[in-house]
Amino acid sequence: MALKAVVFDAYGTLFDVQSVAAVTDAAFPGHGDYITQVWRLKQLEYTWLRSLMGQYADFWTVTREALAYTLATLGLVADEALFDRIAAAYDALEAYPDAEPALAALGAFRLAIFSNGSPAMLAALVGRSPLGRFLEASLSVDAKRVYKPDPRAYALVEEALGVAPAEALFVSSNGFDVSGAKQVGFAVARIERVPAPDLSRALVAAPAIGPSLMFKALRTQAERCGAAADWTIASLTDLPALAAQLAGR
Ligand code: LAC
Repeated sequence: MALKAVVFDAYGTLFDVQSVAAVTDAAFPGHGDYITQVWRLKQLEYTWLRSLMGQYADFWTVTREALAYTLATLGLVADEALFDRIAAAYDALEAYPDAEPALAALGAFRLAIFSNGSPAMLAALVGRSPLGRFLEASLSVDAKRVYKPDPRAYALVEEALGVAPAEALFVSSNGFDVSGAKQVGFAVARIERVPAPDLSRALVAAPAIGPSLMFKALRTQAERCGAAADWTIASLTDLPALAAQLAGR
């Protein structure tokens, strides 16, 4: 393939959604792990529900609705200021340590984010991270008013960058996103943030499966629903060699 661009998912791929844990635990001590995991599970579920219902609302709204759901399951009440403070944690996620060196070494290619995040959320994330200087664009599904993995969402990449799916490598840790991108013709690398053997060992050994382990089981593994990734990588720093190979260099 004549590789021109490498396009990244944001949440869970470049930025660690688990980094809200300090904020959720400070807000409701002892419940942080549960809130962190159920919040992310519900946030994704709401993107799929809203797309299926034809009731798009942006990712900031969905993120807040998912937080409200999560707190309600525990019978917890947050006043407006506390609720806003917890929600804001999604605008302050930490970049994974492998993101900056990987982007820096991919300088020969056009680099962009393509994410469910609203334009304001992506601007906040990228703005406070060291990644912005490597990225040509942060593309949001908001322009299409439908969430991944709807094929209409992925069409934005070609429209905005002028790069066809067959000329782009899409990178995601999210199984549904891997399937969605593969379905519309991208070359896809899946970053395996939780290796399958490690997860199996932890699940089998756990006396009780807590929220974080349940989250890993549900959201970090390759899906058995739809197309599989072309490559599975252990770190984003595996990408420069893969991209060079795809570009025939
Ligand atoms: C995103 C979600 C899928 O960044 O993590 O689009």
